[in-house]
Amino acid sequence: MLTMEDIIREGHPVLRERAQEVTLPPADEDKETLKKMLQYLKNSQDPEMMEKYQLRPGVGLAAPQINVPKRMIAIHFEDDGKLYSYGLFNPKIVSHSVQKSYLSGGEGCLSVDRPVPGFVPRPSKVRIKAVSLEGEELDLRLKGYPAIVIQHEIDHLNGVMFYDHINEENPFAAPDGSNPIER
Ligand code: UDB
Ligand code: ZN
Repeated sequence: MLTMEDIIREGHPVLRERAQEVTLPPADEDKETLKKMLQYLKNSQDPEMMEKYQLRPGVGLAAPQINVPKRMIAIHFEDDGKLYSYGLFNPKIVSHSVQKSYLSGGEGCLSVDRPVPGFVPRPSKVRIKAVSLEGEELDLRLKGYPAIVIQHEIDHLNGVMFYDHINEENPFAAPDGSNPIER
């Protein structure tokens, strides 16, 4: 079982590297790693498990955050009454909107132990191709909160941290025509 001790923190060089593609079909070892990542998210949202193992309640996790430099991400949360629960191999943004959105409360990260204030503008809509834990090719069209979470996780595969997107002069600058997302 993964705990906070398995999650590497900012300053660790792996968080700034580009992760390697996963060879397909995925090896059992890679599938097991991805299953563990998804299980971390589920455990961390279970009040008993969270308390017992002192887990930070996570909605997404990328393999580099557990020091595995491979292109794998997990997401697990509900939005608008719909469950978004996926383990994804080699997720790729194949297209995105010009319009941007940002979480009105800013972002945090399981690998960052300090608050970083500011808006993190990201494309409002993304189309993602990936291979699921079950080995199926997926084509996901996401908007709103789910689009934000998946972009945060894919950024980790490219060595990008959320605060890289925050405007240095004015952290709370919203790009022209961008939309806040309340959550
Ligand atoms: C998170 N969790 O998991 F609205 F029940 C964040 C942390 C950094 C605060 C742990 C989160 O937003 N949880 C949450 C939010 C709710 C309701 C609820 C739980 N991440 C994932 C991460 O660091 N992945 O690498 C940060 C998010 C910020 C924007 C998208 C991902
Ligand atoms: Zn993160």
